[in-house]
Amino acid sequence: MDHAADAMHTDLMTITRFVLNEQSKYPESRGDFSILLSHIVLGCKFVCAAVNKAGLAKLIGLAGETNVQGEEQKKLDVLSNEVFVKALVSSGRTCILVSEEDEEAIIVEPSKRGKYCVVFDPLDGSSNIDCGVSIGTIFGIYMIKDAGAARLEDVLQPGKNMVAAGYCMYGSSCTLVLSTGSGVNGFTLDPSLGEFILTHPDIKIPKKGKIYSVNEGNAKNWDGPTAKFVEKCKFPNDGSPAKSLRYIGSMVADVHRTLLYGGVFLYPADKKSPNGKLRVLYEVFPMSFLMEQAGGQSFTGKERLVLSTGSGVNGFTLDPSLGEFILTHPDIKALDLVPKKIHERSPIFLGSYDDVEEIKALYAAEEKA
Ligand code: FBP
Repeated sequence: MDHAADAMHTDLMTITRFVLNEQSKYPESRGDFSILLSHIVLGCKFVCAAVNKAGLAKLIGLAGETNVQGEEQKKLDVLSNEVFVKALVSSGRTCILVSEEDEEAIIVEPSKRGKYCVVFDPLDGSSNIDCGVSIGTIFGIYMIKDAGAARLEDVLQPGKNMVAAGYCMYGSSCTLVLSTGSGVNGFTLDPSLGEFILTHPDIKIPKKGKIYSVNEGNAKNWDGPTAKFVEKCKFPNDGSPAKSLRYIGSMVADVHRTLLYGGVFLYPADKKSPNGKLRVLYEVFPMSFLMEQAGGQSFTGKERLVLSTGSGVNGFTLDPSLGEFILTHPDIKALDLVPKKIHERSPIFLGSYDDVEEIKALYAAEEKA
């Protein structure tokens, strides 16, 4: 193996070149998506640099403000949000932005509008920022028909309607993982070039994994199926080896490991947070989109009843004659959810197909019980 030649690899598949190749498959496309993505990539490069020098540049610590989630905002949260909002608006390709850090959706002024809605968490894993553990940016992209008449309803739609999703992890290396609906690809930032280079082509998650990832600190508040699943991971009764527990506490890092190594990441509902913790639009949907594109799956458990407005979406249908909710869609795929609020939360179980099937079976069994 001629490492020198390898190091001087000259046929560089940058993320821009990759997306342009993808785009050339659609003769009608005008390049709007690649322009939008280049602005998201710019935001990721900026945040990567800021995270790397956070300790030196006094970017550690609190910004002294609180966000809509009631969380104290970190300086890097505020900075990352500002960079992405400005980059997305200046792309001229967006009409609605939903950020974890902004209470209201941002409706882009008509003169600067384009046909895309972007939902994003500018810096996910805030609790790990100050100790230098991997954190990330998560984004999802919808396309709407009439940007001129952009309305909030245009983002309150099922995740399966997204045209693309991705995340950028700021860890030992900076890795951007993207899907435009035909598979999942990973790109690593080459700091010497300032370019994201294709390093993980066509990522496929193993069908079954050896790892489970959950905050066991919440175990006392879990429902039956979640407790049973984690118990099975630790004490399997079918002769298979116990799974290992890995939990970083940054969804991007935990999902990235799950995507590459297999296994399952879960943030279930519990008595303390009946709808779980993670947000549907800019955490659950993008990660579920990527997981399904990589051959895995994503499931919400059965807490959906909590959010049903009686109109019968999300798994249960109100049977007026019984005045009862009847389970009509037992296995709610996360991407079928229809959020009602931009910061809505949902339980989530995602990862290797067979592992998530096990969890679904436990919920279905409890349903039948
Ligand atoms: P934010 O930091 O963007 O609010 O994200 C939420 C998050 O940090 C996820 O990244 C992570 O999976 C989860 O919360 C960790 O929650 P907990 O500390 O309750 O385990």
